[in-house]
Amino acid sequence: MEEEPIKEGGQELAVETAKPKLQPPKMYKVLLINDDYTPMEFVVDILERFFNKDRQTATRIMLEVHTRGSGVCGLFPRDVAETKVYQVDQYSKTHEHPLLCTMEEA
Ligand code: TYC
Repeated sequence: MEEEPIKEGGQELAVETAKPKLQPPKMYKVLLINDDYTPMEFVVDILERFFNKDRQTATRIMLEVHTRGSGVCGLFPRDVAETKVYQVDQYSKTHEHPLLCTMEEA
C-alpha cells in the first residue's frame, strides 16, 4: 500500500514501513532415551498419554528408541516441550521406572 507523506510545519517527514517484529518461536524436539529396565508397554503408554500418538505410531517410536538409542516424540515451542519433559519425568518416577526424557533445539 502507498504511504501518504506526513507533513509537519510544511515539511515532509520520512516514514518507514515498520518491519513485522514477531518471529516464529524456536521449536524443540522432545526425545526419549533408551534404557534396559523400563518396560516397552510403559513407553508406549507414555507416547499415547502425553504425546497423543495412536498405538501403532507409539509402538513404532518406542521400537525406534529401543533399537537406535533415542527417538523424537514431537516438536514443540520451549514452554510446551519443558512441560512434556516434566510430565514424563514425574509419571516415570511415580511408576519407579528410570525412563529419561530430554529436549533439544530443533
Ligand atoms: N529397552 C527397553 C526394554 O527392552 C524398552 C525401552 C524403550 C526403554 C524405549 C526406554 O525410551 C525407552 N524393556
